[in-house]
Amino acid sequence: DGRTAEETFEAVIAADQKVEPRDWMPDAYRKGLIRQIAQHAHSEIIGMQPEGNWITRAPSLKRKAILLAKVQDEAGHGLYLYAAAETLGISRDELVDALLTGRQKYSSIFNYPTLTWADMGAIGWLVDGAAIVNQVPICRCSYGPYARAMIRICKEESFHQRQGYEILYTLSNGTAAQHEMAQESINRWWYPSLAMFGPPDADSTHSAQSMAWKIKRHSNDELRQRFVDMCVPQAEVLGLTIPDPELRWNEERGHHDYTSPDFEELMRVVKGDGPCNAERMAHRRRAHTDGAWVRAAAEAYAAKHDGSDR
Ligand code: FAQ
Repeated sequence: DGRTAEETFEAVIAADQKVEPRDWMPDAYRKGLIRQIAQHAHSEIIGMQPEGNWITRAPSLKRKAILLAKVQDEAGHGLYLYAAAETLGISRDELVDALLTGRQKYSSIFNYPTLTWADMGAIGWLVDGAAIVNQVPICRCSYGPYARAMIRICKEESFHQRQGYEILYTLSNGTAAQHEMAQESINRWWYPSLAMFGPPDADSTHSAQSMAWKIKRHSNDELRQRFVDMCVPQAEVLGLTIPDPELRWNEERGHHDYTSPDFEELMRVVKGDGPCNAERMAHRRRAHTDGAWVRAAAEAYAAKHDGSDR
C-alpha cells in the first residue's frame, strides 16, 4: 500500500492492533520484548521454589493438593511465556542458558525465603496480587503472542491470589499464635511486594519506550499505587495490618499515601545479593542437569519419529 514496513508497524501500534511474529518490527522492539518476556518466564520458573519448599509441609491433604496445583500452574505459565518469547526468534536453549549464566534476570521477589506456612498465604495475596495488577494491562500489550498468553495466566493468577487470601483469612481468625504468624509474614512480604513493580518512574530505563510501543500500558509507580489502594480494604477484611505507619488516605489525590520500598535493596537483590539468590540459582542449575536425560530422550524420540508415522 505504499507504506514502508516501519510506517505499517507504527500504524498498527497507533490503531491498538496487534503485532504478530511474522510482521516487520524494529529491532529494539523485538529485543525489548525478548528481555521482558524472558524475565517474566524465568520468574515463573524460579518462582516455583519458594512455595515448592512448603509442599511436603502443608498442614492438610487439601492444602497440599491446592499448593501442588498452584506450583504446577507456575510451571505452565513459564512454558507459555517461553513459547511466546520463541516466536521472536530466540530458542528455548538460548533462553535457559541466559538464565543459568545470569545474563537474564528474574523477579527480585523470589530471592526472599519462605519461613512459615503463612508465607504461602502472603505470597498468594501479595505476590500474586501484585502480579495481577502488573499483568492485567499486559493482556492489551501490542505484541499478540504475549498479550494472548497473559489472558489465561491472569485467570490462573486470580485463583492463586484467592487461595493465598483464604490461607491468611483462616490464620488471622485462628488461634492467637496463628494470627501472629500471619501478621509476621505480611510484615516481611509487604515491601518486597511493592518493589516488584520496579524502580520509581524517574529511574525506570525502559518505561518510556515500552509505553510508547504499548508493551507497558502504565508506569511502575501508577501500578504500585493501584496495588496499595487495592490492598488496604483487603487487609481490613483480613484483620491484618499493613506494616506502614505512613499509610493513609489522601483525599486530594484520591489515593493512599504510603512509604516506598527500599529501591537500593531492590537493585542489590536484582544484582544477585539477596537472601536466596545463590540458593535459587544453584537449585535451578541442579534441576537442569538432572533433567538432561529427559531432553535427550525427547530428542531421540523426535528423531526416530520424524513426523511420517504421525
Ligand atoms: N525484579 O526500566 P525498568 C510472577 C529491572 S510475577 C527484577 O522499570 P521494565 C507470578 C528491569 O528488568 C513476577 N528486576 O524495567 C508468580 C530492568 O533491568 P534490565 C514477574 C527488576 O522492564 C507469583 C531494570 O530493573 N512478572 O512471576 C525488577 O520497564 C507467585 C530497570 O527497570 C513480570 O516479569 C524486579 N522487581 O519494568 C510466580 C511482569 N524491577 O532488564 C510464582 C512483566 C525492575 O534492563 C509465584 N514485566 N527490574 O536488566 C514487567 O512488567 C516489567 O518488566 C517490570 C519492570 C515492571 C518488572
